[in-house]
Amino acid sequence: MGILNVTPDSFSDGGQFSRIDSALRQAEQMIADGATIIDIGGESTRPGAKEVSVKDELARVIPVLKAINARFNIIVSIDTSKAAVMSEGITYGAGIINDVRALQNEGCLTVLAQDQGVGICLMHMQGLPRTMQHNPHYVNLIDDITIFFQERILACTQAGINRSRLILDPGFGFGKSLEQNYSLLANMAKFQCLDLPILAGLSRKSMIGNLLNREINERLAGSLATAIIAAQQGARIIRVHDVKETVDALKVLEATTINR
Ligand code: 7PJ
Repeated sequence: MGILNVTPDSFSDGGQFSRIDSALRQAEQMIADGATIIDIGGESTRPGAKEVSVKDELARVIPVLKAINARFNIIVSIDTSKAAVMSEGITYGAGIINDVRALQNEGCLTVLAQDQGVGICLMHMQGLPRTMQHNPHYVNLIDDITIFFQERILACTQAGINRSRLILDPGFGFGKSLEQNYSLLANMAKFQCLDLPILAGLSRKSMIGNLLNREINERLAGSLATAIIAAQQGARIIRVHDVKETVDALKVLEATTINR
């Protein structure tokens, strides 16, 4: 899964055309590099990030979704927690709704129950982006996240969403200390007991930067290491910025696994 950010801070402000044009070029490159899913995000969920209005998020995401679907044959995922963005996204051909709040916001379960085709990624987060890194606490990290997944899976099926549409993501960096993030990476295989595909997003995150003391643009090697470990732990989808390098690394792992 290649990450396509359409938040304003990721663009020099050249207006709507330049935004779409730049997004299309990025998407084209990621597809050429081997991405099978493009994840479009219009809300920054970085620790401390500000909230975005429905209107602004729709204006950022929907034109890019339409443009990618008109041009490429690829699964587009929409990284959003807003029911209105999910609904419009489905209307314009999103293949996956990727929600860091696991459909806990008002109206999301209803929107997703109305459509029976689109995939859904349920991510675990403790707290909210503004404060989630202030002293995260777990009784037992893996058990607590497993219970959260079970509760959200139940909420989905009770709302009329087929279980087979669900993808689970433990949410690296979302309300987890450095040690908790690495413990999660080491134990991710345990979520396989829930019998749903696992997605892992680790690319360039603080857990890499803080461990290695590297700035955001110096985290490629660390990111590749986490991608390999996540795949070995059974992750089926790896969400990354550096598609080409990650695909190469995963091909090496795959060849090794096949010829074991
Ligand atoms: C994730 C995400 C993640 C899923 C972001 C960043 C922060 N969606 N959206 N999993 N992270 N499913 O990329 O650093 O880990 S935004």
